[in-house]
Amino acid sequence: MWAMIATWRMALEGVQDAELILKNGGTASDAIETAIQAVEDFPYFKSVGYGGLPNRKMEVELDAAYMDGQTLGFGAVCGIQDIANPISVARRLSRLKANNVLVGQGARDYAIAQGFETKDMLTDRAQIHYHNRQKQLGLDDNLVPYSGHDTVGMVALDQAGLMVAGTSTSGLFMKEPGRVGDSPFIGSGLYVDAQIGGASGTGMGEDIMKGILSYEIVRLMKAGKSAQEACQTAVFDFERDMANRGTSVGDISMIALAADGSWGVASNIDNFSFVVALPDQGSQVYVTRRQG
Ligand code: SD4
Repeated sequence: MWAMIATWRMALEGVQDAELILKNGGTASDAIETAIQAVEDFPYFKSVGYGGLPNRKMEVELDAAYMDGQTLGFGAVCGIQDIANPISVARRLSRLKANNVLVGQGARDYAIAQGFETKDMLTDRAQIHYHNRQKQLGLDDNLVPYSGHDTVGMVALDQAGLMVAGTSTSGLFMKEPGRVGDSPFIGSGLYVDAQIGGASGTGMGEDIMKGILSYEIVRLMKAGKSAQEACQTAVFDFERDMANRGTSVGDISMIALAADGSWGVASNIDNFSFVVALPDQGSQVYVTRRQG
């Protein structure tokens, strides 16, 4: 058995590359890195890697994380600049005993010292979006985060039973320099335990962090819920709980893969797209309606 699940339609081509790896007995680690790199490299995806939309100072600051479901080892970079593939740096960091999460300049220096490819991640297209957004808001207005979101998050299971999860994002458009969302935080943007399963998410990072939703989904699966039940319970119980506290939450979409290859999804928006790859069906794109 092997399987993979990923947020958003944009993951399809990367997941198809990863599918070949998994089908041929390769590792979930290589599958995740390959698939996420493909998304990071594609210049027209506005929320991940090269071409990602910049912060308020027109700098592209990227967050990424990688977690190994066997050792529970994790690595993450937050607000890294000028590095082509943050996911690869996160994977490298996951092998260390300490110094697993690096931010800003420290993350960039580490990546360069380790020989990772450097690249100006700000594209002309992203600059046009920036200037248009600035005009729309008016020069004196406070810039607010863009509400569209397309962070890539994935979970993979390989034939040896290893499970790995990864995320990569440029975070929210026009974010405050230094702002970090849920994506590089273990438990929030992703979590995986190869004995149970894994989860990842996309949406309003500040809200996903309040519910530590990826860990919550894995915890619910451990308690006996299916991947689908766990996603639905985590997202909609959290949303209700927040409503009872008098607060509404932003967009939240979560995906999960159980250790037996079954999967689940829950989203509080319409038209959340995601990709599932399985031995009998190849890679398929699905689109949700708001549930719950
Ligand atoms: C964040 N969860 O930084 C991310 C946003 C997202 O595409 O999904 N962006 O809060």
